[in-house]
Amino acid sequence: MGLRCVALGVVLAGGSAAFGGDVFLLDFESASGYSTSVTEFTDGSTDYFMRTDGSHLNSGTEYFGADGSYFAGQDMDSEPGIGLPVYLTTDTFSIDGYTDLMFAIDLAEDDAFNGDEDWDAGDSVVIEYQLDGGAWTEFFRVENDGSTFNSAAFVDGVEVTDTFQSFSADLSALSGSTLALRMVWDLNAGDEDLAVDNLRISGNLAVVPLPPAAWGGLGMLGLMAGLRKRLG
Ligand SMILES: [Ca+2]
Ligand SMILES: [Ca+2]
Ligand SMILES: [Ca+2]
Ligand SMILES: [Ca+2]
Repeated sequence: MGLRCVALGVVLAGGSAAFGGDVFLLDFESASGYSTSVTEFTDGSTDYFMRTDGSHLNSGTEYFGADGSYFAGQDMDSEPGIGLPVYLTTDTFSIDGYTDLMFAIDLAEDDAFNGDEDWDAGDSVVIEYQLDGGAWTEFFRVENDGSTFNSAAFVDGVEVTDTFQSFSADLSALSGSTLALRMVWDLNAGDEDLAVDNLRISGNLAVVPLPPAAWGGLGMLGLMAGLRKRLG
């Protein structure tokens, strides 16, 4: 009922409108909205893959500026039975009616004791989308600078530091019914880590009013009905 009133208001104003906002937000304040391909774990030191407020990590691992809890991974294959990559997959959510989709995420990477970040050429955390249940498609990549060993982590040349900062990607080319996101984590040694928070898809929900001609038509129908009544 509320939406109808809004749409009517838009029609009376003689235009169309779009309402912007979050379509999906994964803030890791609870263990909902996502699943992982392996059971979340930490060895209490430098091997982990889990949702945390930082209390599960050792004192040398620091991600600054955290917004409550977040999800972090480091050297995941050091635990018995875990092969890489490991996945964090969001619930599937509706994007029906939305346009101008944007993706954003907060990222941080812990500096090692020697101040280095240690991502190698083969290390990456990739984010993929799945539109309407189709194939997984990469659209976002955290990777090293191309050195064989031990550079910082970057997104399109922008360094991921040990303080959370927001990165984004334009998904305005996408439209459909449903979307899911999947993070593909491939970090196989100590000091290779990433912390993520606030995975967000935002967009505009278009309100499509009846064209003025349709309202004119409705009015004409009413007029004719009244006329028939009087004539009948
Ligand atoms: Ca959070
Ligand atoms: Ca390394
Ligand atoms: Ca390892
Ligand atoms: Ca690191």
